[in-house]
Amino acid sequence: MTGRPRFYLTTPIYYVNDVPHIGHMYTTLACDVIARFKRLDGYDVHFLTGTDEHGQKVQKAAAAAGVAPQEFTDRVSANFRALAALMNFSNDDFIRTTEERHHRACTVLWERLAERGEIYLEKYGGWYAVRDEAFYAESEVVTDGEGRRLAPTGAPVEWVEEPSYFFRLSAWQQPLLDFYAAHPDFILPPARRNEVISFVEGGLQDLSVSRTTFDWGIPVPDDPAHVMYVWLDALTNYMTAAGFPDTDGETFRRWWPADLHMVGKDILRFHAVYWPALLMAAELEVPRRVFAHGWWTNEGQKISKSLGNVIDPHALVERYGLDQVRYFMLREVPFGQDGDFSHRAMVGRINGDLANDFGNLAQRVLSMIGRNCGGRVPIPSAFSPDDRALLEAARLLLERMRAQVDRQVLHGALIDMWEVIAAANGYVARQAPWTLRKTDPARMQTVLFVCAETIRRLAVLAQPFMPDSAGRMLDQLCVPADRRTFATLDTDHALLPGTALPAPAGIFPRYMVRDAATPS
Ligand code: ME8
Repeated sequence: MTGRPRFYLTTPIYYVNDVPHIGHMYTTLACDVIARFKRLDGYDVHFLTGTDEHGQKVQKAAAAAGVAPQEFTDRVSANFRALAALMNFSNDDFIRTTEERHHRACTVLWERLAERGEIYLEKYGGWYAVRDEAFYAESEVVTDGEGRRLAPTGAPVEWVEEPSYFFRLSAWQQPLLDFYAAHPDFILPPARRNEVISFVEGGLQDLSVSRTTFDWGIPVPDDPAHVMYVWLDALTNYMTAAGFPDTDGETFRRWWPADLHMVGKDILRFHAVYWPALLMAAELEVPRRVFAHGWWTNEGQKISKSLGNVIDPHALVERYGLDQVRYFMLREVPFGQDGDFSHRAMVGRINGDLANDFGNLAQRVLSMIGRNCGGRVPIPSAFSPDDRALLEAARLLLERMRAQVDRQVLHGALIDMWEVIAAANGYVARQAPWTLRKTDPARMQTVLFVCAETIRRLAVLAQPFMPDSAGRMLDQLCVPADRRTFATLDTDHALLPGTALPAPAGIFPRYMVRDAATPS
């Protein structure tokens, strides 16, 4: 076991009723960036993603596809694994709720709740939306122009009446409010926290946690006519992957509670209300943070299969390049807010931020070094105040980005990075090393060294966002593999003056705008 601090983060586990689209990609991408950042920053990281495979929605989708649920989930779950490979996600585990380890975890959690008198048998009569796998109160249901009854999310609801076990959620209203007050950063961003608090202050009803009208789920212990409510089953995945039910085991003690559950705003209530209440009731520790990000639309429209505008991440990566897509998704929209996907915005970021700002900086500096310094890391002499100012800005960047990533302000981390890129471009323009080549070659070496050193720091810090491109940039500077972590940023000789460098090659090509007029 390592002495390093640990960081356990999770994505939602995705329903296997559908193929993965950019919404799913987005959440896991954000977690991947945080996981990579934390690893480079010295943490022992456990990064979990996976698929949510039980419940009525999946059972219906399997029936529609004409296959048995298990065969169906095997097939669709594989698409989410393929997405992780495509996107270069560095998850440490991929959980499926149909696995035996998870079956055991859910059974034991149920027993713990039952032993503590937190679950009782009753009859449920109320509204249920299969699309959301959620129960709704009469007061929440609206009737549309065509007389259909809808949940606030727009999902059709149906009346359900069946015997059901209930969790005493109502008893946890005050403990939850106390918990939010004692842990002001448990729910981020702050606006979402306020929404959750108002919801809980409005009063909580006991939660139906079993179903009897279908069987695709984990049976309730000692009452197999019931399967567990799919959300109870799904939420438990975060503990399964941390070794539950072996609560005395090294794995659980190391990894639980989770440091961060990353979710979309659509499922915040499940994570910030039901989940902590269930854990408190079972006398287990509550996770440290739930972050709810916003919702993507496509060229202004809601993304949905029925509208036929689902964006396939494979097509995006093929068209624009992997790191370009990774960068765009996290830079374009302030993390936490809703955002709109557009090809125009994508091309703007690729040609502006990546090709012009960052790519050009590296390309210009490395080619000047190639042409004017014999292709070797330049040898600096005394630094001027302007040199020092840039070196200092680059040195302070880690601290600034760390503070942003620790609050999941991922776009903010990139904005901070681009400030240093802009400062470096300004420095190059001011110092004009192409002129110094004739007037003061020693000074030119110093200026190009300062630039190369700044690019080294930028590339090390860009690794979590754009692992391949940043890695290639570091290769071009001959930064050894063991000098690419944040702890080694300040070590001497990460950039060794006089080292022969490979011929520079462009890292962020421009995207030809004429192609963007015909998005796929
Ligand atoms: O809710 N914009 O699974 P799910 C941004 N199985 N994010 C989006 C998005 C969009 N347009 N569409 C989807 C479930 N997402 C449950 C979770 S967890 C214990 C169980 C992302 O397949 C976002 O993270 O419907 C959202 O919360 C999640 O996919 C919903 O995935």
